[in-house]
Parts: sequence; C-alpha cells; structure tokens
Amino acid sequence: MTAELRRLTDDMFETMYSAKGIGLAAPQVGRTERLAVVDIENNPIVIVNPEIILSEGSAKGEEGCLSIPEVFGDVDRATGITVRALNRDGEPFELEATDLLARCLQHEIDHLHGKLFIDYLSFLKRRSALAKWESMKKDFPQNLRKLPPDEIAGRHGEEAL
Ligand code: K1U
Ligand code: ZN
Repeated sequence: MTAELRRLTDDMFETMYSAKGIGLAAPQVGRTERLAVVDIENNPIVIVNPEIILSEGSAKGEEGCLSIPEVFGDVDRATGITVRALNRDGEPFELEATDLLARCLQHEIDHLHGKLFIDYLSFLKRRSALAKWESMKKDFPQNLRKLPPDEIAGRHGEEAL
C-alpha cells in the first residue's frame, strides 16, 4: 500500500473514533478507493478491495450511519460472513466475522457499492428516515458536499464551454 493510502487509513480511523463510530468507508470521506476501516472492541481492521465470499444466517438489527447521523433503522443482515480483502500492507487475508462485526463489515462494504442502510428499509420507513435527515441536515454541514457548477453539469475536469 502506498504512503498516501496509509495516511488515508490513519485519517479515517481518526475521523471514525472522533465521531464515535465503529466503521467508516472511503466514499464517506469523499474518496473513491475501495477501502474501509472498522474497530469493534479495540480491534482495528483495514479492508481494501473486500469481497464477501461466504455468508450464513440472517438477523434484524438496528443500524446508524455517520453519513446521516441520528437516523436509525432495522436491517436484515447475514449473521456470519467471511470476507476476503487486502490489509494495510497490501497482503491478502480472510476474516471470519459474526454478529456486530459481520453487520458492520456488510454496512461498510455496501458503502463501497454506493448503498446505504436506508436502501433496505420499506418505502414508508425509508421516507420517514429521509424526512428526519432533511429536517436535521442543517445541523451537520460537514456531511453535505457542495458540488461545483461544472460537476453538476457533468463536466468532470473538462474545460467549461
Ligand atoms: O459506516 C458508518 O456509517 C459507521 C456506522 C457503522 C455501523 C453502525 C451500526 C451498525 C452497522 C454499522 C457507525 O458506526 S454509526 C455509530 C453507531 O451507530 C454505533 C456505534 C457503536 C456501536 C453500535 C453502533
Ligand atoms: Zn454508514
């Protein structure tokens, strides 16, 4: 892993700890790398290019998300999973996880696919979660990314006409 990616993982752990979270994925801090950090009970884990290669069981559990604070919902997740990923040193490893660690890893891997836990909620619960976030988001300006006009128009790095 490059020095830049090591710095990114260090910064992500710092952001996650200061927000009192148990996980954080690169897209949540505006980065496109397929990388996430997780720490449950003082066991910091970095997963790069993770894949879930086995999953079993299913249980509902409450989830929150640092990208939409104060919004919670019950989500069905596998209770046991095996993840194949690269670690902080770029070496491949496999991790077997159950319960909260399995839930958190699935939540973070979903972030890498652009998916949020509210996408699993029923239409009504999702609508009420989004309404809650709409009413609260002014209190979390750091969670809102303002797009420059060029990006809104779909011109990425091209010269404006
Ligand atoms: O990715 C994130 O948004 C972080 C998120 C991860 C997560 C929380 C709960 C279930 C699955 C995944 C959080 O850490 S939100 C903070 C939080 O809700 C929490 C903190 C400690 C224990 C349990 C939940
Ligand atoms: Zn999240």
